[in-house]
Amino acid sequence: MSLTAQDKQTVKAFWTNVSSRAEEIGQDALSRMLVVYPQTKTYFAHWKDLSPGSAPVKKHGLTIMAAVGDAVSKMDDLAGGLLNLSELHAFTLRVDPANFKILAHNILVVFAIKLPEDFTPEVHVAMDKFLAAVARALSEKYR
Ligand code: HNI
Repeated sequence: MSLTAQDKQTVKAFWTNVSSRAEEIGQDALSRMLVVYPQTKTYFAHWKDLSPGSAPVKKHGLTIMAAVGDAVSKMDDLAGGLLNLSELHAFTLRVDPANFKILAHNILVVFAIKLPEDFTPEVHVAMDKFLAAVARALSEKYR
């Protein structure tokens, strides 16, 4: 389902709350993905420590949140804006695109836990649509 103009506004406004806590939120989402969906650990086998809150998990959590923040600013052309990132994940990293949905789910879980006041049902649906659109854009180069 595509984002309405209102959804887009909601995502942009909510992101201002998220961006100041990007490191904390990113590492929690990535930690949860690796623990709850251990099959995702295979892609990060070269890291020294994959346990929750480890140094590489912290660092990469922030990298992911920065990329999602960048996607917020490219919301009107995600397929174009995320083309390079899609190529990287498809051809170099060879990440199964099913995993994008798994990470998106974990990010939503962390929003609900960390920002309970701001994460209203309207924000939830807008962020769900947005992260699904990001996952679709990242999957673009797989076909
Ligand atoms: Ni992903 C590297 C963004 C989902 C596995 N990933 C990156 C980088 C960005 C990024 C940015 C750094 C690129 C660079 O170095 O130029 N990844 C994103 C985003 C999502 C996502 C925005 C979804 C919202 N990545 C996933 C998923 C997996 C994944 C679901 C696997 C389960 N990504 C990787 C791996 C790397 C990576 C592996 C390389 C990590 C490293 O540094 O070793």
